[in-house]
Amino acid sequence: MKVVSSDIVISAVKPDQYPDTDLPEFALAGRSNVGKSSFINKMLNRKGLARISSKPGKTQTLNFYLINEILHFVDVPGYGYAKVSKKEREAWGKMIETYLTSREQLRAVLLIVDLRHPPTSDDIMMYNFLKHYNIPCIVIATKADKIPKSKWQKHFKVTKETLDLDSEDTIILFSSETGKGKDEAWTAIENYMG
Ligand SMILES: Nc1nc2c(ncn2[C@@H]2O[C@H](COP(=O)(O)OP(=O)(O)OP(=O)(O)O)[C@@H](O)[C@H]2O)c(=O)[nH]1
Ligand SMILES: [Mg+2]
Repeated sequence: MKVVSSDIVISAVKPDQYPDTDLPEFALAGRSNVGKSSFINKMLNRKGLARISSKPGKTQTLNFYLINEILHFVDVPGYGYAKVSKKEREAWGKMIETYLTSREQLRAVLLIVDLRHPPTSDDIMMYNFLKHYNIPCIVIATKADKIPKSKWQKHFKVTKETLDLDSEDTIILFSSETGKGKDEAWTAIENYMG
């Protein structure tokens, strides 16, 4: 897809703040600091639209981005960040669970994992959560630029096997640094637009 317009529409913490439209939505899920916001920026050709930080925990609300006036990306706070209180973690869990299980416009979740390392127990939990609720999942194995090309296939295989990836789910090798996998990711998204 050729992105001609993109903008943030709202940072929401509860359902009555979600945009009131029927546009298809794609949510970004993944460990804190894995590269969700960077993924959005790369996909939209926008350097600073989604806030990026070297410190984990940058994204704390559900941030809705309107793209070409026809779909939304939803940037979601990352999980697995050690330095948040139990109370904050519970609030996070509730917010994301409410969104993922009740949002009718949600067509698929883009689960971002780090290609360099096997998916964590939190990644596996998130993947199984999506399976449980029958939410289609597109796995994005990012930061490919950080390992040599000769190791890509080996790491890709470990990612698939560790998640026990369903044959109906797509997995894409990605880099927000180089743009690798961008066209493939758009094709996967368009497949769920209907
Ligand atoms: N080399 C490289 N660095 C990346 C890539 N994607 C993200 N990063 C870096 O990883 C760090 C975290 O990126 P973010 O996009 O802010 O991660 P996030 O998942 O949105 O983090 P939270 O909002 O805290 O959950 C930043 O320093 C990015 O520059 C990538 O594909 N390659
Ligand atoms: Mg972020």
